[in-house]
Formats: sequence, C-alpha cells, structure tokens
Amino acid sequence: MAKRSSRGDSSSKSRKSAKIEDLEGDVEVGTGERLTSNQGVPINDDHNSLKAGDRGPTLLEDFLLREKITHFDHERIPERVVHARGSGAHGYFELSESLSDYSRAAFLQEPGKRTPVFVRFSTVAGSRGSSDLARDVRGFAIKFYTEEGNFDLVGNNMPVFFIQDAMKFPDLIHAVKPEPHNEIPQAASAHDTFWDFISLTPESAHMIMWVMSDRAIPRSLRMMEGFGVHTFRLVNADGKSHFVKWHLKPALGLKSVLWDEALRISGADPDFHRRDLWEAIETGNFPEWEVGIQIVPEEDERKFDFDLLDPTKIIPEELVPVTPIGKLVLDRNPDNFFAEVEQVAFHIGHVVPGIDFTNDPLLQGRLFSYTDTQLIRLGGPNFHEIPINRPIAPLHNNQRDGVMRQMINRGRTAYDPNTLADGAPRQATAAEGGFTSYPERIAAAKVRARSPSFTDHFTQAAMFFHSQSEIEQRHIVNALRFELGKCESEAVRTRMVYVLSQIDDGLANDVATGLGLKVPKKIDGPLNANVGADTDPRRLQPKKFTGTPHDSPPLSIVRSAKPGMETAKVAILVADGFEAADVQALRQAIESAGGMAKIVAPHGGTVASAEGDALPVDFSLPTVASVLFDAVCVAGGENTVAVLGADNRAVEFVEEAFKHCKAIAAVGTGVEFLNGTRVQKGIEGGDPAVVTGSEGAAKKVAKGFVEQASQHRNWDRELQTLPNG
Ligand code: HDE
Repeated sequence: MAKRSSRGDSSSKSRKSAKIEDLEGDVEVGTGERLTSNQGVPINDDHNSLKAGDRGPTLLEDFLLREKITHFDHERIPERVVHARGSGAHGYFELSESLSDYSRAAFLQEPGKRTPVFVRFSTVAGSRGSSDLARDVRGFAIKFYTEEGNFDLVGNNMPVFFIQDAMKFPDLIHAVKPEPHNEIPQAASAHDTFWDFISLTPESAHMIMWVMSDRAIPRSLRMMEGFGVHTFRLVNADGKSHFVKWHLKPALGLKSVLWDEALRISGADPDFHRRDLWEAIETGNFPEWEVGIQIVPEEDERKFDFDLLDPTKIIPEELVPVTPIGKLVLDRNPDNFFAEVEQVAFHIGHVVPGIDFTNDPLLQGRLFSYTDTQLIRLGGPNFHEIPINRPIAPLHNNQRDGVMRQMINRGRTAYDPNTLADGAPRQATAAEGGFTSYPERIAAAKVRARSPSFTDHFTQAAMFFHSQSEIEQRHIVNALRFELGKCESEAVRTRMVYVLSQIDDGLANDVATGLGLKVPKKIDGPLNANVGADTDPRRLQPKKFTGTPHDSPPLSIVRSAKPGMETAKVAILVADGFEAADVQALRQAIESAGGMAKIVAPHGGTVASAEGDALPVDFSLPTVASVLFDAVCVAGGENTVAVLGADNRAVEFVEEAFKHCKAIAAVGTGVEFLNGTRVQKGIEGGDPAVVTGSEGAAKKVAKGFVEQASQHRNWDRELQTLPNG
C-alpha cells in the first residue's frame, strides 16, 4: 500500500538520512498489495479492455484502460540536454578534518560527521540509451543533504573544461552532439563538427589532451577521479575567504580500459559502468573516494602564471597539494531509477553558508543554466519537492502554488513583511546561519571581453602531455588519429594538426603521420580569427608552447597507479573434465586478493570436473567477452585442448585478453591450449603477465597470477609486441 504523507509543512518531520522513505515521498512497497487505479479503485481485470461483446469495439467508457494508456503516453520527460546518460547511488560524506578555519558550513566542522549524499555519474554527449563506454568526460555530481540545506558539487572526472566562457557552451554542445542533418554519430566526438569547432577554439587544447587520454574511457565509475573544476570559495565564521578546488580520489586507484576494448564493450555490454556500480554496491563493495581540497589564500590569487578564474587551468598538485578532508562512500542503490536518478536536479547554485562562488565566467553562466533546465525537464518550479531533491533541512518561505505543488501551506500570509503571522517566516541573521554572500570588492567597466590572463592555451596542455607515461602518450596519439581520421574535411584535420603543433611538435607529427598529412608551418589567419569583438585579445595568435613543460605525475594514470586487484573480475575458463584443484587454487588466490572469480565455460548450467563433480557456470562463452573481465585464467583438464582449442570464442577470449594487456594464467593442458593461440608469443617472449605452470603447479601459478593481475595491465606488452595498440 502506498504510504501517504499528511504534512502541511515540510519542516514537520526530522529526517536524518537521505533515504527515499525518509524524504516523505509516497513509497510503493511492492509486495502483496491489490492492484488499483490512480484513484485507489481496486481493479478486477487488468488484462482485458471493456468491449461491446468479446469481439466488439472497445468502449470509450473504459476509464481504466484510458487512465493506464494516458499515463503510459506521458511516461517520458525530456532527457537532459547534456549528461543524459547517467547512473546514481546514495551514500554519505564523512568529514575527517575540521574545516572551521576555512568555512562556516555546518557539515564541515566536526570530524566524524556524516552527511547523506546522492551521486549521479554521467557521460556528456550521448543520449539516455547510449553506451557507457563512449570516449567522453564523465559527470560526477554530488548532492550533500546538509542540515543547512542542500549543497551540490556538480563536477566532472576531468579538472578542466573545453571553454572559458558560458557564452560558448551551446556552440560546444551543438558541435559535439550528432550532426543535425542526419543525427550521426551517437555519443561520439569523432566527427567533423566537433573538430571544426575545437580547431577554431584553441582554449580547448588542455581539455582535448584529457579527453583524448585514457581518462575518457574509465574501467569503472568507481575508479575515476572527481573534480569541482572551477575555483570556488570557502568563507569562515570571521568572513575570511579562501579559494578552493575540490578533488575526489578513488580508493581503488585510477583505472581505464583500452579504446579497442571500449569499442567491444559497447557491443558486449553497453551498461558496463552502470552494471558495475550497481553490482559493487549490491555485493557490499562500496565505492569510496578520498575527498580533498586545494586551498589558496585570497592574497595569493595572482601568484600563479595562470588565472585561478580560468576553467581551462588546473593548479598543479606540486604547487598546491591536495589536503584530504574526508571520504565519500556510496552504499545504497536507488529504489527506482526514474524517481531518483532521472529526477534528481543538480544546480551549481545550491550552496550553503560558508561556500561561495568566484567570478569564473563559466561558473557564472552555469549559475543561470541549471534552474532553467530543471524548469523545462521537470515541468515547473516545484521540482525541489520531488523526494530526491528535498532538503533534509526545514523549508519555510512565501513561495506558493505552481504546477504539481505538493506542499499544503496553511494560513493566510504568503508575504513578508507581515504581522498577521507574527512576521514569520523571518530572515535568519548571519549568526543564526543565514546565508550571506561574500562581499567581494568590484570596481570595473561593464564590457564584453575576456581577460588577457586567459590567453595562454598551450602551457598546461603541454604539461599534461609530457606528464604521461610512454604508453599513455601513445594512446593520446592513437585517439587523435581515430577521432580526426573520422573527419571528412581535410581542412579541419589539417587545422587541428596545426593546433597540436602548438602544444608539441612530436605529438603533431605522430598524429599527422597516421592521418597521411604534413603538419602545416602556418595556417591562414590567426587561430582565433573569428572570435569575439574587434578588440578581443584572442584575435592575436595564441602563443605556441616552446619551454620545458612542468612535470606533474598525478596527471598520469600509470605513474600514479595503485597496485591491487580488489573487486577485479577474473574469468576462469573451463571445459568439462577440468582439474578441480586448478579452479580451487585460482579461485582462492583471486578471492583472498579481493577479486571475484567467475566460471566461464562453452555452455551454461554446470561443468563437470575430472572427478565428475558439478560446478555451476557463471557465464557461457556466447554471452560474454573477455573485455568484460580484468584478467583471465585457464584451468587444465582432459578436454581443455580439444574443446577450448576448437572453440573460436574461447580462442578469441584469451587472444583479446592478451591484446588488451591483461594478466593471463594457465595450468597444465591450459598452457597447451594457450600455445595454440596468439598468447604463445607472450609465453615465448617471457611476458611476465602470462603466468603458466605444469599440472599440479596451480598454487604457484595462482600466486604469480595475482601479483600480475594486481598491476592491472602489462602495458609493456603493447609497447613491445603490439605495434600501434
Ligand atoms: Fe553542466 N549542465 N553546464 N557542466 N553539468 C547540465 O543541467 C551547463 C559544465 C555537469 O547528473 C544541465 O540538470 C552550462 C561544467 C554535470 O544531473 C545544464 C555550462 C561542468 C551535469 C548544464 C556547463 C558541468 C551537468 C543539463 C557552461 C563540470 C549533470 C541537465 C557554462 C564542472 C548533472 C541539468 C546530473 C548538467 C549547463 C558546463 C557538469 C544544461 C551552461 C564546466 C555533472 O543545465
């Protein structure tokens, strides 16, 4: 039965966590109830419409049919213009360090304090049904339900953005979305309009390095970083302000997949990330991030050689280290995708006292966009009353009515000032926790312009490229060859290669070679020929980077890798007649290292060991591919060579794992099977991540295998044996 809330005032209940039940929505429990109409009338027949005779025309009188069909017809709401594809989860933020020196926000005072959160991850370009594995930025939006109201940190998994000014956002998104004449391609930036825009927008150079890197194809949403991107402000109880940048570092370390794998995963399991998040939470492997901030005193605003307000720049961690302040843990899946993940409404302007904005022109534009977008998507100004959006803090004001109003306000006053309600609700003084904006001093002319301090586009792009390991640089080159290779316009490709030459000549040459082009020495007109007003400083040629790039190891996934195989999914490939001791040793080693062993066999149901014992099969070969696993083992057995060797899918399974630099183990006849595949090259070449042993050596193999799988990938394999990835 539906639980009804009978409140006339949202402050009436004390809600401690963000559980949907506690948020006072009507929650359907879903067991043992009788089927009813939306008016609560019990339904006797939900299978047949009301007709004139059993073969006769359906009658307009059938109010039950009409109610059901009408509701169905209206099930969809407009998807998000950007970030349409998403998944989300509930959890909490636990503070470890008091930030009272920096912020008066109540949830940042007491170490150990837990604040409920809801997080939504997303891709940007694709529509709701697109694949999780698109090359794209990932949204990382967090709603903190604090006792002083909701604070939304609406960030991404990359710390910079393509553009500096909100004015260009619609252009950027129009360029990356499917082309309007034929709606192609879906969830992909590899097409002409995107690169046309980018090649004419050199301020995107730094971001382009990030989206062409492996950061854009994460292994899991649980294994990517989060960033607030803009410089924000924290303001303490004395009114002192500090600049901050928000960071989230995954407890499992940063991990990515290969582009070739991403393409395969998009077919084998387009819900790969969504499923991974869901399953991790269901199995108690709660995703966790260390939350940190970079703090810059206000007086240091101008001490950097970039502008803190420029969202295409980071503050390298070597200049300002990240101070850990707590952890974010996701421990509960949503009850209903639409009610929570689809209807959650984030807004960068949802801040609490002690958190404030800067004049970053992208941030300023976002302050307008998010409410506007909720009005169209959620249908009216009462979207804050949808359970997932309700603050746990009490809510009192004189706003009234509107589409789908839930709150029943009592009394006759809906204005301020008043005496008839004793002046209530009255403003809160700052001492009572009332929000006061930071009184930043501004003395300026009103102009449409961009600061000259925003004109260096290539120094940090070069820093990012040069901070990558050899294999990651190669992946960036390959990504650019793929993306630009898909552009039909040679002019676009050429101009883009020229832009790359402003970052690094080697990078530009490598990409150009792959495209069959030469890097032009110059192009017609300045790069920014068609931007801004006549006086826009960007009309000048932006300066090519020529110095020694700053080296920042945290920018590289490989250089900052955290070994370990917690929650890694490992396939153990078996055929009937397998050696039970092999499976047992492998499984035990994998599970004690925190991994998950899955039995994969040519058929579903169970497989029989040499002794005749039945082992349940987790996945049959036709339903999976090795791209869905982190590593692969092959058990020995009397039929291993005959059955797996003759099965193309089994051969492909191990060959792909090899191609994707994954750890592979085999025991006894499993090794013979591998020798009949391309993995043989690894065995012969002494590839350390192909761990083999003769019959009876399963324990030793398992130990070596876990060590290798804990490295995530053997990237040297790609460098040495697989030219061009
Ligand atoms: Fe967003 N962005 N954005 N954005 N954004 C939206 O709001 C917008 C930007 C980000 O899971 C929209 O509710 C403008 C940067 C995330 O629900 C929309 C500009 C960053 C999400 C919007 C930006 C983001 C959105 C669409 C340039 C990283 C998904 C649906 C001025 C810091 C939130 C919605 C979720 C969603 C506008 C730039 C992150 C249209 C105008 C930079 C994670 O309002």
